[in-house]
Amino acid sequence: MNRNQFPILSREVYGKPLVYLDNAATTQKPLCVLDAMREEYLNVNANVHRGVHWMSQQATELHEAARETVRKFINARSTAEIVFTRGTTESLNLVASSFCEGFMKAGDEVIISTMEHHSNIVPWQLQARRYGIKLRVIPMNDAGELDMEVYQGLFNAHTRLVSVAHVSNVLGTVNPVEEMIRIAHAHDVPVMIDGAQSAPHFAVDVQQLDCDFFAFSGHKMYGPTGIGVLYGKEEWLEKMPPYQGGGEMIATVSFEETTFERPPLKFEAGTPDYIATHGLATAINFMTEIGMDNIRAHEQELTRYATRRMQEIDGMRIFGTATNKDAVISFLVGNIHPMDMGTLLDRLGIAVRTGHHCAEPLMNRLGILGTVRASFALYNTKEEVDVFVDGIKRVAKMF
Ligand code: 7TS
Repeated sequence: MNRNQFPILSREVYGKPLVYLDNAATTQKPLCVLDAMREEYLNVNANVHRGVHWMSQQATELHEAARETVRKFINARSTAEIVFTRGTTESLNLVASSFCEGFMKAGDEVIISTMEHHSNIVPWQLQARRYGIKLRVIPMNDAGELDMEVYQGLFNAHTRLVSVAHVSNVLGTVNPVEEMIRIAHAHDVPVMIDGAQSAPHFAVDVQQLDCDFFAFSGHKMYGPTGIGVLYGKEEWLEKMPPYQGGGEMIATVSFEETTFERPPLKFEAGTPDYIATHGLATAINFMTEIGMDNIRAHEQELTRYATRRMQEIDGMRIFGTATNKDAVISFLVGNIHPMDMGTLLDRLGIAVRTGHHCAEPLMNRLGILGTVRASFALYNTKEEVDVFVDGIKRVAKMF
């Protein structure tokens, strides 16, 4: 991997070389992504899907080519199944809003898990208030693995949807979603997968998973902010009511009656961020050129190496020790407050995340207020892990 693609990684903070380990929050962007977006603004900027003029057609072609790139990336059957959104959060809100409106009534239930990000909890709670639906929560063991027996027992005649994270942003647990989907489908219940922390790290095949919905964010996979994806099986997207109204999503409009476009446009009201979709496609091409399996292997090695080295430290507690774990390590050392650890590491040039990581119910389950979290990307190195581990040791000595 050529780190020169990421000039920001060569900068210093507080006179120290930056060690960026907050990739689960957002990743840095390679030059090819920035160049592609600048190039489009400079040469082919025009609104998409509407113009007869040359530039609008060029911009539309780039935008729709990006949809095809995304389709291929997750192996969806058709580009009709690829809805562009602002990110995972909007994708989840879209499904919560449209699915509940279309298919749920008071007393119906949605199954989520203990380790969900707030964006896979709160949208359901908002709909719960509106429609009187209930949330059922899959518990986990101390290693941070979901209890599959309890999960199977949560299904009943009122279960309408399962919505779970593919990978936990705190514990790094890779949930057995393929099996979970199989179980849900045996009960005729569709499944939504929050792929915010999986799509950046390993190959995802939505047809193989057989998930009904899958969400991810561009900015966590070397793409721009403000763009994300909702994959939905065509049969669901056809049946679901629209999320927002406006231009692009309609077929005909009169004051008496409006008819809607077919998916995906039905769910894309207003001018899409067509510059960002091109940026996202460029990021996907950047990743697939390196190879998702190579990215996975590199990040797995870093995670294993970091875990081993961190265990040298007295009082080290790592949260999330699942057998199948991805590139995230949450930890605490002795009684050191995570904010203190994060702030002092920052002074050494090391960027980590601290706090509840938008997963307060998970913190409650763990009986803690927060953790320090290091998360890896394809550009991180073993040398950076060494700096990080030495940094923790230095901070620990100060207490
Ligand atoms: N789901 C998971 C599992 C996430 O990790 C995140 C963001 C989201 C959903 C929301 O994604 P967004 O792009 O719509 O904001 N997670 C984090 C994080 O761990 N630190 O900052 C953001």
